[in-house]
Amino acid sequence: MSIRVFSGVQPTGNIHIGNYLGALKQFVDLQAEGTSVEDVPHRSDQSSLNDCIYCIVDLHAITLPKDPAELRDSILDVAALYLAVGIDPKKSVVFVQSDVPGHAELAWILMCNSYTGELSRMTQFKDKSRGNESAPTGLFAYPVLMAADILLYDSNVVPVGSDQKQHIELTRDIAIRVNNKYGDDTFVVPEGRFLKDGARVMALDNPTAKMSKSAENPHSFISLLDDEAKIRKSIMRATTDSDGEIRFDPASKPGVSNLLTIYGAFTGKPVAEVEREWAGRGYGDFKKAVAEVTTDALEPIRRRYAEIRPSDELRAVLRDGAERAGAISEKVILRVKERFGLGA
Ligand code: AQP
Repeated sequence: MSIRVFSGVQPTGNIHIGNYLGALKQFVDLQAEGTSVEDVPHRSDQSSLNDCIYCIVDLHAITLPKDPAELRDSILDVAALYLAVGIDPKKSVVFVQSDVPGHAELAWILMCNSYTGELSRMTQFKDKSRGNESAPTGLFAYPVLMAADILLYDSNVVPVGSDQKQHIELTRDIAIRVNNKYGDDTFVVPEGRFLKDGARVMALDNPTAKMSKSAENPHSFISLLDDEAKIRKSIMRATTDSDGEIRFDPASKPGVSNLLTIYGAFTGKPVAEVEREWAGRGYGDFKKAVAEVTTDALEPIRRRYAEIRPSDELRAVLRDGAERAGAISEKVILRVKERFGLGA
């Protein structure tokens, strides 16, 4: 039996190298290989190739106001990027969240099994609602919808960036709570999968904050679709420090450490090796090298994206994905409704 992998990305703003290195790159790697059972403690069966489901989470995008036309375009942009980075719709299910009704349905059921206290502790909610007297209910309930996304597919493994650790923990807590009440096999309890290097890429202009799509400064992040000149400019401007030593020390050298992380992730070298390679050399040369490896990695993605985005095939992939995802999720919804005593 294969391991079920599930994850998603919001169709908001520019997909950046943080999203890519923390999440999308893992999506591609996981589709090509079987996950060893040691990575998934609650499974004892032999795994074969992973069974991957990748979603564009548009219902999450409307937790804050969005222009409808822009949102529709962004959904197709992210779908095209999924394929451009190497997600193969013949191997993985690729679809849009709102095309499968089970996400919203299960979210309501889970909301009735989660507590305002635990949701108020979510740091992402605190960050996004800071300074406002009142926040949209959807923003508050966002982690429950994320739990529904994951539990709807009996997912074993969820590849995400480390900023999502708290939400994965909440998903597990809700699944265990429901299982204790309604039967052990109501939900599969999932595991988060976080990379060692690249799990948290920091903002180039403020390396103590994570790289974020909603940053106002365009040089804070590198979009997957940025051209060579923009990549070079953003990296050459990246905030570092004045001691001139290339060393991985996120606490006292967050900027240089972030560049080491990016270089390591794009070259596939462990950060310690990159540190040794660059010891005693200058920031200027190092930044040029980071820009070069980033450009080399993103150029083929940009090229494939330009071919895929205008093609009719994209919508066909999403329709087919929604059908396949719908068939899997319907079975889980039926099981949950039966356990809860819902329906005629
Ligand atoms: N800086 C990051 N480093 C590593 N991984 C990251 N991810 C996001 N930022 C980083 C991972 O990318 C996946 C998709 O993220 P998302 O689109 O669902 O939402 P997000 O985390 O809210 O992304 P942003 O860029 O931070 O958007 P805004 O600015 O709108 O809040 C997730 O797996 C996430 O961990």
